[in-house]
Amino acid sequence: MPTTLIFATNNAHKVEEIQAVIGDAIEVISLSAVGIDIDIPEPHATLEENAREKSQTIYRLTGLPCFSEDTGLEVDALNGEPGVKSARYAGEHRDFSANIEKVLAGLEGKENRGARFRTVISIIWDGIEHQFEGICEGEILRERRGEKGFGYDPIFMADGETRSFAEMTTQEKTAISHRTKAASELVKFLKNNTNNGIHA
Ligand code: ITT
Repeated sequence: MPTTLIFATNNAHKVEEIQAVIGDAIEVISLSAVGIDIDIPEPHATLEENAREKSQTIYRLTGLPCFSEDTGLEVDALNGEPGVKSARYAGEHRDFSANIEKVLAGLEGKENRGARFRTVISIIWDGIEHQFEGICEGEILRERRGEKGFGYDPIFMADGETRSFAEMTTQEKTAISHRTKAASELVKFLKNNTNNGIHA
């Protein structure tokens, strides 16, 4: 029964958002905190395969309980792009601003602005992999709004909201996000497989 779980990510925003869902019972530890400094490869065509690659890579290195997640923004009028290419949509330099520009340019003149964030979490538990999915439906705004969050947050507005993710606090985004939905499934799994009283 772990009191800590390694989160195979280099993205501090993801750590903050997932820790908020998991609560205090389990401490989520980032790669930098355990002294691992690698850019884990994400060579596959699906979020599911990339998430598995990340968790298995870190499990092989540490032998400790660990999980990863892969998230993509899927835009209907762009045939589901950037999707699995979300981090590097405008090139290998992983430039958030250039990625946003490319999505906005691709949607110019298009009526359908429907999109979703989809997160796949992969955990290696007792050496076996389990996956959990979370989806947040919404639309792509015509221009950037807000300074908070990261990645595509300034151009994404979830269904039923009047503000972009970047105009929300972490708590407000966490209440409705794709990552929270997947992390809640992870929490249920941990509760069913441990008895350390974590709260969903
Ligand atoms: P890892 O170390 O976990 O791989 P990453 O930042 O490379 O972190 P991904 O491979 O999952 O993350 O890439 C997905 C990209 O999609 C990420 O770089 C962001 O640009 C974007 N993204 C992911 N989650 C997001 C969110 O909640 N809000 C806005 N953009 C997000």
